[in-house]
Amino acid sequence: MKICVIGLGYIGMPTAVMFASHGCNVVGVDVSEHVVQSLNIGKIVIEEPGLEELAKRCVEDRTLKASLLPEVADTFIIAVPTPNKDDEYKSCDLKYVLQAVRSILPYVRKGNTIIIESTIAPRTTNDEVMPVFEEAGFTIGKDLYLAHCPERVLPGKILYELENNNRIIGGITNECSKHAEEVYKVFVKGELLLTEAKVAELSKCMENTFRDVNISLANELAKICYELDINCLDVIALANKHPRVNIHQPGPGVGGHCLAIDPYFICAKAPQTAKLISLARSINKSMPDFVVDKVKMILKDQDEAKIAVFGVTYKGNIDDIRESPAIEIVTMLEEAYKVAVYDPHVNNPNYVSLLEAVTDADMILILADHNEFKNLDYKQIAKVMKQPILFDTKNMISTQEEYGLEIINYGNLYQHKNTR
Ligand code: SAJ
Repeated sequence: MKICVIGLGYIGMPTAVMFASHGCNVVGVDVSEHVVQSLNIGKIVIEEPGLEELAKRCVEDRTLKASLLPEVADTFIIAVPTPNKDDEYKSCDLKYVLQAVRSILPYVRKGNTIIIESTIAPRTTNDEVMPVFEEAGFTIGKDLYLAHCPERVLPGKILYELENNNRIIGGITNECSKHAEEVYKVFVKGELLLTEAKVAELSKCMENTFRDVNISLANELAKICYELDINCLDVIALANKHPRVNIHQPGPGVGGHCLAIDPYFICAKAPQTAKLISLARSINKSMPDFVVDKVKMILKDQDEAKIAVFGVTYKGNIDDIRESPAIEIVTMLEEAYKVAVYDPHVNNPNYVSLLEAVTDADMILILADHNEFKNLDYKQIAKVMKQPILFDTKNMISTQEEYGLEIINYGNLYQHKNTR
C-alpha cells in the first residue's frame, strides 16, 4: 500500500514512520523545507522517544521519504494542525485541513481512501470536507472512501500508543469505515471501532474535554483549599482512595495542542448549551494568574527579586511549548521580576543553564515536571540561592526532604498567606 501523509508534525511524523516500518511505501508531505530535508537524511525536528531511530531506519530502507508535494497513492492521511479561530467562541479553524484537502485533489484517483486525522469540530467531515471531493466529481462511498480517524496518542508515549490504543474509525458510509479499517489494520493492535464520521469527531473532542473538565475541578479545588486553609494534595490523595473517584492533579494551568483547544470546538458549535465545558476552560485559563499572584504573595515587596523558572513546556519530559501556561506565567513575571528560565528540553538562546538560573535566585518556580528536576542536588542549589524558596506547582519535589529549601506546593500554599 502506498500512503501519502500530509503534515509531518507531532502526529503525522510518527504515523508516517509507523506505516513505513510496517511495510508500506510512505511519502510524508510538509510545507516546511526544513522538515522535509531533515527527514530525508533521517532526522526529525520533534522530541519523541524512539522516533528518530525508527525514522532513520525507514529512510535508509527506502520505505519512507519526505516531499513538499503529494504524490499519487492508495491512501491519503491528513494530519495538519487545527487551531482555534480568532472569533467569539474560538471555533475550529479549518484553513490547514482544507488547504491539505485541496492539495491532494490532483493526485486523488477512484478507489482511494482519504482519512482526516486532525482533530475537527463535530460534523466537519460531512459538512466541509466531503463537498470538496463531490465538487471535484467524486461520489463518496463509491469512488472515494472518506473517514475521520482521530489520533489519541499521548506525547512522550506516541509510538507505543499508536500501536496499542483502540482507534475510532468514523466513515461517511459503512464502506468508507471498512476501507479505513484496512489501513489501520497494518499496525494497530488495539480495537478498531467503526462508526460514523460525526460520532468520531465528537468522541475525540469529548475525550479531551472530559480531561479538561476534570483538571478544572482539581484546579478549582486548589483555590478552594487555599481559601479554607486546607491541604489540597491530602484531600485529593484521600478522596482518590474511594474506588470510583479520581480527582486529577492541580497545576499551573492546562496547555498543549489538545485540551486547551478542542473543548472550544464543541462550545462554538453549541454555544448556548455547552456551559460546563466553557466554564472549565475559563477555570483552567485562570491558573497562570493564580500562580503569579501567589508568587507575588510569597515574594512580598521584593521587586528586585530573581525567579528561576524550571520548565516551560506544557507538561513534563517533552519539548512542546504550544499553549503552555508556563510561557504565559513567565511573561507576566517578567513585568515585575528578573526571570531566568532553565529548561533542558527546550532550545532557546534566552534560556540559561541550571547554575546560572539558580545563582542568587530568590525563588525556584517549577512549572513543568521534567524528570531532570527530580534528582537535582537541591542542598547545593540552596547554597547558591539568595533565598532558598522553591514553589512547586507540579507537586514533584518531596516536602519531607531536608534540602535546606523551603518547599511550597498547592498542599501547604495556604500556610504562606501574607507571612513575609
Ligand atoms: N494536566 C494537569 N493535571 C492533570 C493532568 C494533566 O494539570 O492531572 C495538564 C498537563 O500538565 C498539560 C495538560 O493538562 O498541561 C494536558 O496534558 P495531558 O497529558 O492530559 O494531555 P496531552 O494534551 O498531552 O494529550 C491529550 C491526551 N488526551 C487524553 O488523555 C484524553 C491524548 O491521549 C490525546 O491524543 C491528545 O490530547 C490529543 O492529541 O488530542
